[in-house]
Amino acid sequence: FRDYSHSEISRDVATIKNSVVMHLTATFLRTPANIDSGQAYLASAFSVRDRLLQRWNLTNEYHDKIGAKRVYYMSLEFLIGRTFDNALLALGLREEYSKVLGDVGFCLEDIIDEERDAALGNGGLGRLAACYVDSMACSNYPGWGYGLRYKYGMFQQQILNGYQVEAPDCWLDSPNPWEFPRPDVTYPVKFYGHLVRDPQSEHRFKWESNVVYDAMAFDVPVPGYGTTNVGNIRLWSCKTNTLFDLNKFNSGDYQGATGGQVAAQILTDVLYPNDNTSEGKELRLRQEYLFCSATMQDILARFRKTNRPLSDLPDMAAIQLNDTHPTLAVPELLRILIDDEGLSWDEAWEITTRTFAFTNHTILPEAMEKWPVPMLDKILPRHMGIIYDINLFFLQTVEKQFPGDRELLRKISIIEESNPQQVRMAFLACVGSHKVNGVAAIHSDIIKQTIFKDFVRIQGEAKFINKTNGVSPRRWMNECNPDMSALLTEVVGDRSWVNDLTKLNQLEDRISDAGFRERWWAAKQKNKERLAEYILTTTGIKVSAHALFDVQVKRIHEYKRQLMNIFSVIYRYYQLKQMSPEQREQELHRVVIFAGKAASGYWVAKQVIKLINSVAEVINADDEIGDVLKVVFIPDYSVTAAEYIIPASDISQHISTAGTEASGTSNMKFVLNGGIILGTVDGANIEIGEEVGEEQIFFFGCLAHEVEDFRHYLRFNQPKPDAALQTAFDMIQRNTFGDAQLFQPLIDAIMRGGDVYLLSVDFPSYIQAHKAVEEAYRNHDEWVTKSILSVARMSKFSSDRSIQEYAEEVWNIEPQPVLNCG
Ligand code: 26Y
Repeated sequence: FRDYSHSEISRDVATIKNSVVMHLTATFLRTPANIDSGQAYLASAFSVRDRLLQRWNLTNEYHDKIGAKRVYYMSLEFLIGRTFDNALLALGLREEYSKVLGDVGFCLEDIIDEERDAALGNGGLGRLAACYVDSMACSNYPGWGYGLRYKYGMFQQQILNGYQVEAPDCWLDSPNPWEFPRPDVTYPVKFYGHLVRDPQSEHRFKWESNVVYDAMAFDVPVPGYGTTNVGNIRLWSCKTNTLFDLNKFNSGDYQGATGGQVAAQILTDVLYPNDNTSEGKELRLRQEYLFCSATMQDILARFRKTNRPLSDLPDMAAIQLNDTHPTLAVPELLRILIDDEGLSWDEAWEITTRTFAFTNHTILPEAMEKWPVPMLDKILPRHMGIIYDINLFFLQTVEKQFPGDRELLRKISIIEESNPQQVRMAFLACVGSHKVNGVAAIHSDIIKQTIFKDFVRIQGEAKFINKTNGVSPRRWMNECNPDMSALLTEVVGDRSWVNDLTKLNQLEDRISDAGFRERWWAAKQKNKERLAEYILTTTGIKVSAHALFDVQVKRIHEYKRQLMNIFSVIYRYYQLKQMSPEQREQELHRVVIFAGKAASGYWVAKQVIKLINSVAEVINADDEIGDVLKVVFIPDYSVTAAEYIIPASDISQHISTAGTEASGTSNMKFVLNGGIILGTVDGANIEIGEEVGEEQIFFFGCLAHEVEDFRHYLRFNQPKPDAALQTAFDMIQRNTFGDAQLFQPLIDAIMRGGDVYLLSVDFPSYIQAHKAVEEAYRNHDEWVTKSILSVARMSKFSSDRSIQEYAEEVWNIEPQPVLNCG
């Protein structure tokens, strides 16, 4: 082994300064005398990156050398956000860079602000993947993320005349210090073509096609905090130069010569902006396959270097499927093992199912991926054949277990007998994996009772487990909330809490320390002022940081019920208007903050954004109301925006119809930052309540097991909105917020569309819960106690805990800190 003790990096300010200047002059051809903050950012970022490189290399070299089993987290989405500040904190170099930049007249915070988010994800699922690779790196687990390098990430949201307008996210227009192109790591990926049966074996085929794309790797570092380990996310990009048609070029057809390039580029050009809704587009299927094929080829190439027999693959690699999006990896591995490596079906199947595990993130029917058989058959004929075989063998074993149960076979078949037939990707992922998990206790129970009910009966209870989500304390406390972090460090005595959240229980000892409580609140207050500033610059709206900050930020979706929130705001406005000015001034001042993107094709969600903005415009301009009620829609929600918003909340809303939000993860971030939840008995809200205590959370609404009966009733009966909800409808219909016609479809979805998300059912208890929040907030001491106790009790929701559970119960891998092996 190499001597790893030299991996210490220099903290000397003069050395750091030299390296920044070196990049400024040599990488970017600038002189220190004449630079702007964008150039200062790039030079500093490249210098920080240099300091990561050695550790990054050593981590991989070390894991190779000791023959460590690795986990591969396959995800079509990684919502990384910014990396500069994260890397500075991980390396412990924040002060040093602040000094270096200060010497040349820059403020570190401004430089940090120059970085663009890597927004290669939609929402919760993508951010979870980013938190998980962060935890793997920090806990020294040998693991990589695999994903796609979209040229255009999550679209940028502008609000024009109250409507969402999408603009492309050209995040790669300026140099990206946080990726390493790996032109030598490139794999061919085939599409279309035809099959030739191997005369020697009934299961083997030769797949011939001349539509071949190249996938090239880009590596993104994941700096570990408090360890020298650096993790890796490998992102694939479609390479185009091999598709250049020299014949056409030579004959003068320059357009035609690059025609292939254009087609190839499209595969990794853009992230699909759907969250919890499947598009079913052919391009998306091709994206998924490019991803799966390149990843499996890469994992196998690494495995072959160990010279172990293929039957050992499950001892060297655990592959986690982040929802069904990467499920084609299952037939792809089978194809390689059978057609290329010559294994028998049984051998290949055993290896495959021991390698894969699958996480389900939703039960919404519209989010379930299904691909039409004719489409799959055309694009991936060999995979379609393999899927038929998987299904055949699976149904045969079920038929043996439950003879003659035709109905059961129909229900569990991977191929749905619709017209056209469809491949149910969740069933394929389930059958191809040795473990299936949900993302919060209630969700894991629900999937066992609904979509996987028959699979539990057939394959046994033990395969179906729960792994409650978590969030990274590095980003979601240490990085985004410096003042509260300083207090935590003071209480714990050092920064060890950043990698071990259980240490926060020591906060409970300080609960009656008046001085501490005051500083706790001062930290929250400062965060609120910072957000007020951010709101002013992004919306032009002035809000008072002394009001209660009531926040709902997440993707806009009917099941998340932003509509219920804005209806309650309208009702509140109505109540305030009924009061005398003296009465009104006595009321609790409140700022209601929304943010979130709607999928570009999701009309209802976009109308909800319009309604929120229309209501905001009227209320904010009403002089009688003033600071008693303000409504803000912050445009272009992102990881970076969340880092401003979350630390500043007093109350955050997580109000999905019970049983619809699998977990939620922002709920955890808000409470970790000393905010209180107003929420339904759904997802991880339930477990958060169990941990922090029922006093620290405001629950309302019907329970998951009651939903079906309510929905059934509302399919045949008119909803009965209570007086409050009716008042909100009336105000809209009286054109209080502009043309009522615009919003009538939103009301109709409730009054005529069966009120699928049960707004009319939950509204009365929602209004009650708001009253309870106000009362509690007025008792300042009680509120501060709630805030401190909540943070003290949040250790369960660290993604470090989630990752440790996966490592022990699903992946069977061990922490492998890079050691000095002398
Ligand atoms: C296009 C399509 C197939 C699709 C794309 C993205 C389907 C779903 C998604 C994203 C789903 C998602 O973000 N789900 C969320 O996962 C979080 C992490 O587990 C959960 O906390 C959250 O409740 C769930 O909605």
